[in-house]
Amino acid sequence: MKGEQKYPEILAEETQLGPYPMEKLKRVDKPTISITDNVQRFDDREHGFSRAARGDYGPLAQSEFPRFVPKYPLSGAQLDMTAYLAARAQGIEASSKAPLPKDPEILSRHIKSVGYFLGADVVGICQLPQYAVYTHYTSIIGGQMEVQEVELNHKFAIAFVVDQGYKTLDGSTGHDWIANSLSFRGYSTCAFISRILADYIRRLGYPARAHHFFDYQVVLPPVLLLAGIGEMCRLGGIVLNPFLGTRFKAAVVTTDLPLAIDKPVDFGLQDFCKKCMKCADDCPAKAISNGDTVMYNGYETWKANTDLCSKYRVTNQNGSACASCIKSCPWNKPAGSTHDTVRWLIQHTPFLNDFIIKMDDLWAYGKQNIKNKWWFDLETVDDIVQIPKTMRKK
Ligand code: B12
Ligand code: SF4
Ligand code: SF4
Repeated sequence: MKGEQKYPEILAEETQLGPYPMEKLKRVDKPTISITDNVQRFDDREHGFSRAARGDYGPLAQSEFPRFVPKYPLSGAQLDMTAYLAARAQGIEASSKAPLPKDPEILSRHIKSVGYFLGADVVGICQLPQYAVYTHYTSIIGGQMEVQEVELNHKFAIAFVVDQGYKTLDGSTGHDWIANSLSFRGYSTCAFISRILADYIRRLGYPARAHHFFDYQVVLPPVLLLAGIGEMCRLGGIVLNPFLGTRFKAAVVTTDLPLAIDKPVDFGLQDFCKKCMKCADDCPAKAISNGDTVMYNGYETWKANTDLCSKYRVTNQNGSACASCIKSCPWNKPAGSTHDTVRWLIQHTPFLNDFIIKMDDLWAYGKQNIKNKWWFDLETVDDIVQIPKTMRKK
C-alpha cells in the first residue's frame, strides 16, 4: 500500500521468538481432545473458590478462605500487588488507529515479541470462543465487589504463560508454605504483563482487555488449548506445555486488533497421560482421576474432583495451598539436552512411554530436593508472624 512503512524481514521469518522452541512443535487443525458444538458458558460465582468463600465446603474452608494466601507473608505481599492491578479500570482505546502494517502475520509476531519482551515464557493467539466467556463475573473496581453480566465480543485472544519457578518447586514438597508463592509468582507477573499489553494495544487504537487473576471474564484453559500453548492433561481440563509441564500461570488479552492465529499442538501427551498416573497418585486430596477421559459439558476431559482440590488448597494447615500435581509430573523439568531428547522420544516413539515413566520414578524426580529450599516456614496468625503451629516441636 502507498506510504505504508516497510518492516524488517525478521518480523515475517519463522525464527524462534521466545525462550522455548514452540515453533518446532507439530501443529494440528483440531485439539487432541474432542470438543463438540455444545459447550455451555459458566458463571464465575460457581467455581471452587467462590464456593469455598460462601461456605459450600463447610465452616473451616469458609473461615480459612480470606487468609489462605496472606497467612504466608510472601504470598500475602504478592497477592496485594496482584489485587492492586486487578482493581484498576481497564480504559478505552485511542481515538485514532496507529499506522500499522496490514499483514496479520506481522502483527501477531510483533504482539508475541512484546509479550516475550515483557517476560512471558510462551505466547499463542487464537479466536476467542464464546463458550470460554463467563456469563457473570465479580468485578472489584475501586475495591467495590459487584456481580456483572459479561458481554465480551472481542475476536481474538492473546494467551501467555509465566513459569512458577523450577528451582523453588524442586526445593518444595509441593504442599508446604512456599506453594502459594509459586502460584503468585505466576499470577503477579501475568497481571503486570497483561495490563501493559492490553494498554499498549489500546494506545494503538484497538480495544483490548486483560484477563488475569482476580479480574477474569474468560475461563483460560480452553483458550490456552486453542492458542497452541499445550495439550489438555490428566489434571482435569487444564493445559500442559511440553517445556514447562503445568508449572505455570496464565493470562489472556482479548482484542479486535486483526491478528493471525496459531493452531493447537500435538506432542503425544494423550497417550502419555493415559499411561502415567503420577499426579493422581501424589495428589494429597485424591482429587485427580486415575480412570479414562469422559465427556463433560460437551468436551472430553479427565474429570477431576475440583471440590476436593478447592477444599484442600484453602484448608491446608501444613502450608499455603498446593502444587503437588505440578511437581510430580514428569514434564516438570528444566530445559536441557537430556530432557529435550525425552520430549522428542515421547512424540516419536510412544511405545517407550511406560519405560520413560518408570525411569522418572527411578531417578526420584518429583521428590523434595532440600538443597533448593531457601525460604522460612512462617505463618501469620492474628497479625503475629510465627513458626507454623503444625511445625512446632512437641
Ligand atoms: C477456580 C479455579 C480453581 C479451583 C476450582 C476449579 C473449578 N472447576 O471450580 C481449584 C482450587 C480446584 C483450582 C486448582 C488448580 N488450578 Co485453577 N483455577 C481456577 C480459576 C480461577 C477459575 C476456573 C473456573 O472458573 N472453573 C469453573 C468451571 C469453568 O470449571 P469446569 O467446568 O470444571 O472447567 C474447567 C476445565 O475443564 C476447563 N474448561 C472450562 N471450559 C472448557 C471448555 C473446553 C472446550 C475445554 C477443553 C476445557 C474447559 O477450565 C476449567 C478450569 O477450572 C482459573 C482461572 C480461569 N479464569 O480460568 C484457574 C486456573 C484454571 N487454575 C490453574 C491452575 C494451574 C491450577 C492448579 C494446578 C493449582 C496450582 N498450584 O497452580 C490446580 C489444578 C487442579 C486440577 N486438578 O485441575 C490455571 C490453569 C492453567 C493451565 N495449565 O491450563 C488457571 C487458568 C489459573 C491461571 N491464571 O493460570 N483452580
Ligand atoms: S493442586 Fe494439590 S489438591 Fe489440587 S489437584 Fe493438584 S495435587 Fe491435588
Ligand atoms: S503426572 Fe503424568 S498423568 Fe499427570 S499430567 Fe503429568 S504426564 Fe499426565
